[in-house]
Amino acid sequence: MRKTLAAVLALAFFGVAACGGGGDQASSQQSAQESGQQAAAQQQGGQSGGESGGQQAGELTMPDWISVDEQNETVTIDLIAGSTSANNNWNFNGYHAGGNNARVVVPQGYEVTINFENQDDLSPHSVGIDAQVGDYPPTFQEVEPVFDGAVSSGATSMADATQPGQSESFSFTASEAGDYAMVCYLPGHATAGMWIHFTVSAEGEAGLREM
Ligand SMILES: [Cu+2]
Repeated sequence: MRKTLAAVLALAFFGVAACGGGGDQASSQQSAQESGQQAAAQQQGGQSGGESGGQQAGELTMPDWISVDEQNETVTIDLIAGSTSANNNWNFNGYHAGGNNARVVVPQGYEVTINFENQDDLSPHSVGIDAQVGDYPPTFQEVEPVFDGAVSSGATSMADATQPGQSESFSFTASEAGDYAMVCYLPGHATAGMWIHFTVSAEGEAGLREM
């Protein structure tokens, strides 16, 4: 622990020195290297302190489009594609990757109903719960939702997905805790940022975390 502290202090000192040195290439390289080391040192410190906290940035809130029924163990999510013009309408309730993303959190074991509506006048959209988080292919040959039934109809097809002005509902049981994503499977949409995070919480948390 003492060693780690000393390392952090030394790095902090060098960091200041590098900033004062004024941007030649050697010093900025050095600085990048040092910040990497500093991150490693912080991680070590975090581990020895028994606290990680990395993914917990942002407060868990309950927007009016998520409702939780603890008695019946259900969550209802009113999800709108193209509810704003963000990302050229390719967003879920205004959220998308590469801009203001968000994480929807539901308790493990709850039945989740997604009321999906497409308010984008210009394009069909779809949504499903995918195991992959980010780095999607431009096109999806087939969709394998994480949970049975956790995808809107015709999800990969321009002709069969949810058309402008249409809506549909589907339900699934969030049986397994983990970090997933809500993804639009239309060609090019996910790679262009039409996805948000979706977490099934073993601790029973529910709500929205802005990122
Ligand atoms: Cu889409």
